[in-house]
Amino acid sequence: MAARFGQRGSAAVPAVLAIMLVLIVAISLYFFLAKTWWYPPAINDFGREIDAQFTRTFVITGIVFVASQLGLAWVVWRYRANGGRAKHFEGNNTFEAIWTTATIVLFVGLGVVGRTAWAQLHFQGIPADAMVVEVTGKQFNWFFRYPGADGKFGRTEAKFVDEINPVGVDPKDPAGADDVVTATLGVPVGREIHLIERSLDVTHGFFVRELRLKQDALPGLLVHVHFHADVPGDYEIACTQLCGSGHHRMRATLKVMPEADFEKWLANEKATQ
Ligand SMILES: [Cu+2]
Repeated sequence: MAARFGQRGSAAVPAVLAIMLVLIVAISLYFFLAKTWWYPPAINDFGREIDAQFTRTFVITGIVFVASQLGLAWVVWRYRANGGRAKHFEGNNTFEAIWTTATIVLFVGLGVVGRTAWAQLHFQGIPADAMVVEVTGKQFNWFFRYPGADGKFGRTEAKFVDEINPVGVDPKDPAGADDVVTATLGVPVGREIHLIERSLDVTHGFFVRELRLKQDALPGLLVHVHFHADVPGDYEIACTQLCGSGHHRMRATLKVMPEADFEKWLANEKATQ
């Protein structure tokens, strides 16, 4: 019930609301600081750069969040209905100017600081000696193609796509004769990989958490990205676009191996085709 003028309101309602606000802040802070649901460790410099930007953003927005919510709790309690008349005022230009400027400085500042990570991925040229691998998304699988000894991919066309030729390599193109198509993305550790993404049907999202790399594969486009992985191991490749009824099972493995193991792995994949 709203208190009428001259009547003291109940202190219980603002007290409960203020305590709830403080609890929400405390619980949120706990989960962020304890990293209960967090990314697995990054496996390259780019990933660590992204993490640093992530942390900077969280620290800054976290301070703003805590200050504003605790401020709100204080105001809820301090200005509860105490029988006085409510005052009306028309904003405060100084405060408006301060928080608008602060917001601009924070957002532009974060953008400027984070530009190196972004540029590394999108504007830094792909090294010429990078190993080229083609990734094809198709409801609901990922396929990876290696150009073979000639270093050239065979031509592809949709009409050649079938069970044994999942990415549609033209059987008459000699460049395609030694192409190796796999269901796992094997890469040598530390080597720069030039990934060419394509899709045979709808938009799929290529995402490896440990690389902090996410790039959509789009029908009708070749999308180029590059990465290297410094820690050997198996990592999940997940599709991050809701691409159809089997989207949840559209996953593959990124296998990072020492150079010699990689050569063996690739030769073995070739032998089974
Ligand atoms: Cu998909």
